[in-house]
Amino acid sequence: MAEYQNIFSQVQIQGPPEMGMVEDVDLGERGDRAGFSPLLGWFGNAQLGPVYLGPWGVLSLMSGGIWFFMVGISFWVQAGFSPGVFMRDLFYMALEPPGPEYGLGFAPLWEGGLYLIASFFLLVSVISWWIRSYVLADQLGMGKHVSWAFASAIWLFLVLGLIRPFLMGSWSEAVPYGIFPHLDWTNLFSLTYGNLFYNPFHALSIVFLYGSTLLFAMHGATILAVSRLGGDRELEQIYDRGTASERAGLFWRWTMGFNATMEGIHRWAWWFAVLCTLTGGIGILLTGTVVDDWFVWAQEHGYGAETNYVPALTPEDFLPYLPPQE
Ligand code: 07D
Ligand code: 07D
Repeated sequence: MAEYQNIFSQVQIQGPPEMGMVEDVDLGERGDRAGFSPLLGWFGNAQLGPVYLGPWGVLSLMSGGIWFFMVGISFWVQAGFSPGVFMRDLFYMALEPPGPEYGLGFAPLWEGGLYLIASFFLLVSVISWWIRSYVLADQLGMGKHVSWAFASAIWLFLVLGLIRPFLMGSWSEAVPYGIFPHLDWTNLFSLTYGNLFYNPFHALSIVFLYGSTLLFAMHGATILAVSRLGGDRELEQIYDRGTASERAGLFWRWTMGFNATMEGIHRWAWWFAVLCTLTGGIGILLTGTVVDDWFVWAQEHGYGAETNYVPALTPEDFLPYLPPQE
């Protein structure tokens, strides 16, 4: 008999669209349409909508659209208005910030000015999406945990594109808008400041990044493993004893002597995600402002090697490991 496993499969529920039942919100000004998609149902809820944009959503999408359009226009110009070149070079082109000679001043349109204008719209877009996440949670009587977690990502974003360039006295420090160019920037940043691996905050950020995937895997797997007992259903968790949640907790105590609770696991997840970009932002903020070379800094703080010890090998050193020569 086929066993019930739900790594991929899930029960799809479809009824009349659920429009929400929040007392103090005027649902009349919310979207009033919802549809169903069995395809989406494979991945989550089959119901799509109602979606509510509201003023902050409209502002965010519009200004984000303007940023995207400006980046696209600059690519289009760089491609010499050739669709073929545009497609070929799409991942290699960049809208670059002004050169260092402009400092924190404005620059001619095609020498970084466009980048500055586009950045303004990106800033408005990201901030208004944050406000939207706060306002919608407030209207639903929820905590603001999503907004504060998003704020942590925005912190890193602001450090990279606004706060650090400001402290360094030049917009040229900001990140270019381009797929591979922003990777080149990241690489160059590490090289310029003496290897970012020696920045303890980069290390902390990596701990929380890796930790997030580990926690995500453990939590996702645990809940799936007890969903056959109703572990994914909130109510059953409360009144069914000795089945899903408790069994999952026992599994982890057997495994490592400790288990997170149904509430606590979500605090672990929240903190790991938040600390990834929080520590990351601190690390970037210190770079070039307080610390010029992380390897030298590590040497001064006792964990960078005195010299880059690379043993000089000669061909003779390999002789003992070679097969006997006839
Ligand atoms: C899956 C949610 C969906 C979001 C997606 C991203 C855009 C950009 C481009 C107009 C997990 C949408 C992308 C709107 C459109 C133009 C030119 C989130 C999910 C799918 N990066 N980065 C990517 C951004 C920085 C780094 C991919 C943004 C820092 C490395 C994508 C920012 C440094 C690698 C992208 C930002 C850095 C990437 C996939 C802002 C250090 C990769 C992102 C605003 C942190 C990976 C080719 C993803 C890749 C990648 C976007 C900042 C390093 C284009 C918007 C400056 C090493 N980055 N990035 O899935 O494949 O995120 O690059 O700060 O290997 Mg990046
Ligand atoms: C960028 C937060 C801002 C994004 C926002 C989203 C839109 C689009 C559209 C949905 C990602 C706005 C969204 C506008 C919306 C749609 C469609 C989060 C962002 C608000 N590193 N490194 C990190 C590793 C090296 C370097 C963090 C590993 C090298 C630099 C992370 C390795 C060099 C920076 C991390 C490695 C280098 C980082 C990012 C290994 C390059 C940063 C965390 C194994 C050669 C950033 C302190 C994050 C940072 C960062 C991991 C290597 C450079 C933990 C695993 C040595 C310059 N690196 N790195 O969440 O914080 O980013 O550093 O080699 O700035 Mg690194």
